[in-house]
Amino acid sequence: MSAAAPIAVTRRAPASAPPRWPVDDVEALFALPFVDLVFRAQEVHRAHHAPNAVQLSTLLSIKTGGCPEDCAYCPQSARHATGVASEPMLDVAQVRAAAHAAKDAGATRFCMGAAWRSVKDRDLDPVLDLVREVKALGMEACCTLGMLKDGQAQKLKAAGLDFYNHNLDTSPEFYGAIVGTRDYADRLDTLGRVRDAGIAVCCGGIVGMGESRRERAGLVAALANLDPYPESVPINHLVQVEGTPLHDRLGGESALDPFEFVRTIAVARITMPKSKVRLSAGRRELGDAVQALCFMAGANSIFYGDKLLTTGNPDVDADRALLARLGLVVASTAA
Ligand code: SAM
Ligand code: DTB
Ligand code: SF4
Repeated sequence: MSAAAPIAVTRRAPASAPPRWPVDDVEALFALPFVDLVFRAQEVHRAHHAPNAVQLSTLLSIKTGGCPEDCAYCPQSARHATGVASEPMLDVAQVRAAAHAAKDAGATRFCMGAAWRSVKDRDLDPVLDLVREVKALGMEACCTLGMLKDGQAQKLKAAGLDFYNHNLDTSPEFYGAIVGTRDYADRLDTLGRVRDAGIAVCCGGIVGMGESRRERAGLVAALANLDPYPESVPINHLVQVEGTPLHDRLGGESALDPFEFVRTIAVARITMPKSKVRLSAGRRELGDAVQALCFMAGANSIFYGDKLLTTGNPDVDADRALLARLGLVVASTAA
């Protein structure tokens, strides 16, 4: 879907309607033999997307660190001793330069992240200027700023924002083990505001946090049962940062078999056929071969650029080389 295409207004299903994707059905997909699952995902992928095209989004942290939330995975929480300092918001010239560089490197979407619980009205105006700058370069603009209040999504839309990223992060059942300072309903509320303002939704989650397969299925089901489901679905592999509670809990060792990550991509592709499914945080640790399997399983977008928000990402040359080795081309239209 192009950025200019009309976006359906959120339709909230009556409470009694069965979910489109019961968790049991999603879990059954996870349980398929690996090759059967990837084959099914590839069939769905080819029915809806150019099979060898990958969309490139570049991230910039416009306000780093000092966040009051307690998300157990996040290096930017002020509650965790990770060495990430609280910095002021970047100015327009810094953001313009970064967006220019991203465009020159081939990215079609520029995503600006802020370590906020929610957006203060006094902080929104400068962000609107940043959105206008990105749009003036002819790129798609995305923001991830935390929870939104009445009227804020409309202002972002009026400034030209194409996408708002707000992740469900994990299943409703596991959420309380990861975040204590807000609940699932808060996330759904902001997603509804974004949808109702006519901004496309970028919503995904993190795997490898010690969740069970059932809980991974619960995350994918929660995403796929949004009505409509998100246009963009970032699937992050937890980056364990020293000083975060999850690093303490998991000891720096990956809690996930890499094939289970590929399965998560495949299940997201099958349950959300038209979405861009994005390989997000953790690609450095996954390595080239697992990423290639993810592309086979229906991933068709990556975060591209040497840095995510505060942690590293494969460098641009390595990604260019990987795409070339796999015969993947950069999608010229982003959606
Ligand atoms: N503060 C806003 C919020 O939480 O919605 C926006 C920024 S927040 C850093 C954006 C997303 O980054 C989180 O929802 C989470 O999915 C992802 N993230 C943060 N730390 C991560 C980590 N260590 N590994 C993987 N993903 C992470
Ligand atoms: C998303 O799902 N992943 C991105 C983006 N949306 C904002 C952020 C990943 C952050 C990884 C940890 C860090 O670099 O601080
Ligand atoms: Fe704050 Fe977002 Fe990090 Fe949670 S994920 S601590 S809300 S920046």
